Amino acid sequence: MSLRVPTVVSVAAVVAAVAAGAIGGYALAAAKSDGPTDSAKAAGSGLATRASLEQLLAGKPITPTGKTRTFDLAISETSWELVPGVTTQAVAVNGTVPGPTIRVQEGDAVVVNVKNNLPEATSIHWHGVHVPNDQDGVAGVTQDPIAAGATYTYRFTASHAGTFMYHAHGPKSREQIDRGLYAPFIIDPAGPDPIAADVEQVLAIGNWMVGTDMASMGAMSMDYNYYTINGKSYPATAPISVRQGQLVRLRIINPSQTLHPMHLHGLDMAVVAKDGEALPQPQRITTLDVAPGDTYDVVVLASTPGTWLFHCHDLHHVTNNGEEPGGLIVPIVVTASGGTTAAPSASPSASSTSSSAAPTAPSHTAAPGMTAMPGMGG
Ligand SMILES: [Cu+2]
Repeated sequence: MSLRVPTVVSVAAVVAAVAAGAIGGYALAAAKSDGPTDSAKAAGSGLATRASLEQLLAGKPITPTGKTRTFDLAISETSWELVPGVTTQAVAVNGTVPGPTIRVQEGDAVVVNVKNNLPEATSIHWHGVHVPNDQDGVAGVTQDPIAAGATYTYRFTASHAGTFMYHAHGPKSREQIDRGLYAPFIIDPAGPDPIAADVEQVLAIGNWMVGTDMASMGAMSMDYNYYTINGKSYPATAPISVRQGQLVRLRIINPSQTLHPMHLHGLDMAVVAKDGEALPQPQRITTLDVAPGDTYDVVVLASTPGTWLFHCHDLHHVTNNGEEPGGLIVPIVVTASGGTTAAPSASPSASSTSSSAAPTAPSHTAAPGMTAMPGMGG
């Protein structure tokens, strides 16, 4: 005989459960405490069961595409300009911070040759991608460190679609990541992308200690004084230019070691995926807490013309060595339909009301090098 949970819970029972301190699904479960077995309760109420969790965590099988995609990454100390006048010795991949975006399709065979031109060991971890254990890139655990001057080849299959990253995971990973050794890793779905955004931009966040000798400051030092998006501090960050009505997808990755509450002015964001995994119910928000190690996909509808700031709301992070504005600010410039220039609302006064991070002038243009965050997906 099948046992069924009542689908209607009395208002009085829910009120009583909430008053007793239970919340959400637990409130409903408590209200049904006179029901039949626990498992039947779970099945009827939408609560997780062991079977549903096993299915969720197993993921879906990926069909190999039969294609092999090979990438060559060279890791080297490189002089890198964060903002005009401020240059530091970065740890770059193929000469850039972040390193080149690796973009493949789920089911592709991926081969990555990593040449270590540093004077110290390193290794590369494929953050969020499901790889064989011996390809996970954890020096000292799954492989020997890639010694100075050595090359190591990683091989795995692109496991599932989403926004991921790769970054250092060797004995000096903290210093190497703080100096730029990270990059986006994007896996496209085998079929059509249901979001079908008009414009897409990857935003990789970095924290820097410039003018300090990190090696002498100890492992606990977090005296960051510059903050970058795609390797550049505002006003050198590249604005995102879109036309009114376009749908914009931002792939946000945080390899840095602090939380960044990213706030969008004027327009709402819909969070559609976390750590590459599509959310069953997109949520409409204006501020997104992006913790260390997080990746998020958010979608913005460019409904209103103007220059709308997307910036970190930890205001230490919108400074350049203590001077505001700087750091983690990206203008989203929405041009009125039919127009060719930014709308009048892109004036200094229009963007200075809700945050002290607002720029004093809208004349910021990207440094020439900023727009060239090379992709390797072609
Ligand atoms: Cu921040």
